[in-house]
Amino acid sequence: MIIYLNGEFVPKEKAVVSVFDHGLLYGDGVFEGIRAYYGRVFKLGEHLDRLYEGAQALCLKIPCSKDEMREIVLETLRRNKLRDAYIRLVVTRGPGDLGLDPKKCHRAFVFCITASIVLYPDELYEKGMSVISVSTRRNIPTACIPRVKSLNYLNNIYAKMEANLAGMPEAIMLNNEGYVAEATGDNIFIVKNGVLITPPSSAGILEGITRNAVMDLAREKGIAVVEKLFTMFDVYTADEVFFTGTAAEVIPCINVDGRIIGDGVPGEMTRELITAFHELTKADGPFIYPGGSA
Ligand code: PXG
Repeated sequence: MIIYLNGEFVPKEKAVVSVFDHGLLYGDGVFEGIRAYYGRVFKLGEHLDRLYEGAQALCLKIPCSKDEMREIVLETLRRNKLRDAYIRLVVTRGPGDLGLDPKKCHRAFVFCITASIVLYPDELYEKGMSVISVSTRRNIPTACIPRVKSLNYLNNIYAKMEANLAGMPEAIMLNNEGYVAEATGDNIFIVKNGVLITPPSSAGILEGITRNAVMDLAREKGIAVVEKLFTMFDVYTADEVFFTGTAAEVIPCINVDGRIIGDGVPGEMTRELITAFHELTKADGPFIYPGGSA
C-alpha cells in the first residue's frame, strides 16, 4: 500500500506523523472520506469544496491548490492500482509545540490513504437496520461547528459508544434543542406521505455529500423534498427512515428505539433511491485512469 504523505508517496510502513502534530494532540485539522467506484472518484469536486471550506473556517491554510489536491487523490489511487476504493484525505494543523495555539504550527500536513471500507453486512441493506436515539447531543454550532468535518470526532464517538453498549449498529443524535440532527457518521431522512424530509443544515449537522446527492436524485424523480426540523415523534411515525453517508451509502432503517417503522421492511422510496444512487455512482466524477479504464 502506497500513501501520499506531505509531498511524497511512501510505503505504508513509512507513513508516520509527528507526535507534535496538532491533528493528533488536539484534533486540529479537517478530513474527507471519499469513494471511488468503477474507476471514477465520486463527487470529488464536492468533497474538495467541503475540505477547503472547513479549512477556511479553521484558518487552516492548505499548502496546495484544489487542483493539486485533486491530482494527489487521483495519483494515490493510480499508485495503488485501484478502481474501487475508500479514500481518506487528511489535512492537519501540522507540528507545533505542546501548547494548543495554532499559530505555533507553521505548515499544515497533508496525507491521503486509499484503501477499502468495511460496510454494514449486506443483510442490513436488504432487511434494514435497527437503531436507537442516544443521550449525547450533537455539538452546538456556536461551540464546535458540525458543518466542519474536523478531526475532532469525540462528540460522535460518545454517541457511537452508547449505541455499542446497547448492542446497536448506529445511533440517532439530537441537537441541543431536542430536534433530530443526524447519525454518528450518516445523515438521516424520513418519508411521510410521499414527502422526503431531512434536517436542514441549521439543525447543526454535517451537510453530507451523499445527502445532497440523494436529495438531487429524489427531485429528479419528482419527489417533494423538504429540509425541516423534526423530532423523534416524526421518526417513530414515519413511513420510511434511512441513513446516507459515503461509507454506508443509502441504508434503510426499520426499527428505532423499539418502534417498528412502516411495515417493518425497507420502504419503496428507500429502495428506489438505493437503486438510483447505485446508478449515479457509475456516472459521476473524474476518471482515475486515462481512457476511463485501468
Ligand atoms: N454526518 C457525519 C457526522 C459524518 O461524519 C456524514 C454525516 C455523511 O457525510 P457524507 O459526505 O459522507 O455523505 C458523515 C460522514 C465511519 C465514518 O467510520 C463516517 C464518516 C466519516 C468518517 C468515518 O462511519 N462520515
